[in-house]
Amino acid sequence: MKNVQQPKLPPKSSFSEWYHELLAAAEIMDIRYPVKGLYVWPPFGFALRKNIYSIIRELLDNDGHEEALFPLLIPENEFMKEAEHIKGFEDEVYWVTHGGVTPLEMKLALRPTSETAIYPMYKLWVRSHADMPLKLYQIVNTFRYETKHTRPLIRLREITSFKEAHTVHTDWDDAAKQVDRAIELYQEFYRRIAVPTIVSKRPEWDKFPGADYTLAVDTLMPDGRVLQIGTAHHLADKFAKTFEITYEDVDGEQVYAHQTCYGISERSVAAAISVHGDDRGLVLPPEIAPVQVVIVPIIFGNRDSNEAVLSACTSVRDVLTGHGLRVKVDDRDEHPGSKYYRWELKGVPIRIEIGPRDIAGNSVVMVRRDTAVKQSVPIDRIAGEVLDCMDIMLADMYTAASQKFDSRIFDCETLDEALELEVQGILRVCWCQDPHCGHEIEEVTGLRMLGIPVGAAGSGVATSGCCVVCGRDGVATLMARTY
Ligand code: 5CA
Ligand code: ZN
Repeated sequence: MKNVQQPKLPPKSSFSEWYHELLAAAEIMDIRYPVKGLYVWPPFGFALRKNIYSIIRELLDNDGHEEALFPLLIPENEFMKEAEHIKGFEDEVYWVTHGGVTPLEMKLALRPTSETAIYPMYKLWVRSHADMPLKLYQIVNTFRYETKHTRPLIRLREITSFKEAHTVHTDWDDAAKQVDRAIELYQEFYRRIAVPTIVSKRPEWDKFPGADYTLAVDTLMPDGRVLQIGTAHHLADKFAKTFEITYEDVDGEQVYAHQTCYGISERSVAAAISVHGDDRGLVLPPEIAPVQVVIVPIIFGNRDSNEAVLSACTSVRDVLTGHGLRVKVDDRDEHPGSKYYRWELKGVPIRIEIGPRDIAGNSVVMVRRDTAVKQSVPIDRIAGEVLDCMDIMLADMYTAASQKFDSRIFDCETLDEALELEVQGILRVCWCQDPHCGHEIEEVTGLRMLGIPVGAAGSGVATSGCCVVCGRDGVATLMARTY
């Protein structure tokens, strides 16, 4: 039996090293592709991505969205129509200028996001109030020439898994409701992968280029920095005016539509990995784990008992597969210990060990990845026990992550207090909403303003008080180091 040497991960307390080593060791991302900011999904990572994105698809489809697909290339004249939008993206756009050796008559942008690809079509599709709300989404790659430090799954130049939804409404209020709904869907999505979130309204100076306002969903990474993992933007009638998206209202008048857009990327995968992982590797919520159960035969007896063990493993596998679970029997010629190590690294939620003694007792050993708790389970009840255990794991993982998250939100009444704290998380201070004071808070603390919390994030504390800069009346706002 082979005792395979296993690479050792850096401890999770060295988060950046841990993250990069884990992506390679668990085969989530291969970062050796020879273009900066572009990475490769190997099969295991791709399976994880597929499982996570099927939750998003399910949530959007069940909420009346339809999936569509628009081109990657955007002609320069369309891209250049909306002034603020251009300004926000001009430094980040990749341009296609040639077809072979022939210069193109009009340059083509690789979409950094798809407003300017989709809205010329919406101009043709939207006719009357009866067409609305129109709620489409696509999951595509987008390209941004990011100049900040690129990082796999977190800051990419090719965002491979950009889920963008674009909706059209009759009026401002209906669009505002859709922005709220989008945020609810994102929070629901993140609950399904046990990632705690906080929602805030981004300050004016950090909203999406061309938007009326932006709501953002953030989570906290283990190093105390905040990662923006989703945004929803109210576009009002700004793009509608630029792209002439009008409709006939109930009185037969042609009026401008109101729009929203909202997106998430593979940062959702980064969040799931980073929030739950531990020193031994990935810890995956059962619903998204590429392998949900691994069965390890414990073989050390004579040939007859070995055969009995292997056949018990196969029959347990068949029972679990019959319940729709993704199961693997690891019967390779290797020590059980090195098999445990490998599958822990890959975050398999449940391990089942079956040896001669278990068979004699008509039971198996079941081990949870998140708590390492072992329990003996009667073999004829295995499916029910595994399914129950998976539900409990998801709930426990969410509770544990939420407690950690909540313990890292700090309230401060003065800027001095904030400075002393050396925040490893999110700081809540009062702000008068004057941009001057906002910039001052950012400058003095060295933190970025996330914005005024929306929903539960604002409860449980003093949500009003005196601005920490000028002393005028203010409301709570969130500050953090960000990715
Ligand atoms: N058109 C809108 C809504 S789809 C839009 O582009 N919004 S965005 O710019 O805020 O991007 C949506 C989400 O994509 C962000 O909240 C962030 O989570 C993610 N994202 C943005 N840039 C990158 C990047 N370079 N790498 C990975 N994810 C990114
Ligand atoms: Zn102030």
